Amino acid sequence: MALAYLSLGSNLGDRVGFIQQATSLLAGDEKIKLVSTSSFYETEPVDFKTDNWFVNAAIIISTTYYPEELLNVCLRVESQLGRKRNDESGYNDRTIDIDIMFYDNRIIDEHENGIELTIPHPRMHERAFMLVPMLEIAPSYIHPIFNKTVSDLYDEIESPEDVVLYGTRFI
Ligand code: PH2
Ligand code: MG
Ligand code: MG
Repeated sequence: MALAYLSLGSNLGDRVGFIQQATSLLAGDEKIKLVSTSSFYETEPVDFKTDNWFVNAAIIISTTYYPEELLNVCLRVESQLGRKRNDESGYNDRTIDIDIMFYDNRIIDEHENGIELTIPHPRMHERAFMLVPMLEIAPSYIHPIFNKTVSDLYDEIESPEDVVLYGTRFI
């Protein structure tokens, strides 16, 4: 049984609803148990231009899936919730994005069949929209590459984007 720390984000439609549905679909899987959920945060879009602000949250699950399998489950839930991916480079608006930030304290970098799996998430340490929800549910988790806690990483961000509490914990 492993612990996985997931970041959920939506900037289209019923943003909170999509995050709740994604969480229920994951929790309904026989190999996944929900351990903890953060509050919802409304967040300024980072690294791409859009008028649509995000809602972000983080959850902790325990799972018997291997990391590669868990990634596939996340991608399947994204498609079930209407996520459309296109071939353009860069980011797009989306109903739901589910990213694996951490999987136990494993360090993984795999590129196979066009699918990339990099854990820890390669940009999470510089993104307030990922760190702030984690501060609530796992502030003492130690990033296995930087050997720093989530809380230390958050303190080190130079100019954090806007992240505003949007609604309290949902499950
Ligand atoms: N996800 C991205 C890029 N930028 N910005 C915010 N605020 N929230 C996100 O979830 C997000 C983003 C890539 O997945
Ligand atoms: Mg993402
Ligand atoms: Mg993603």
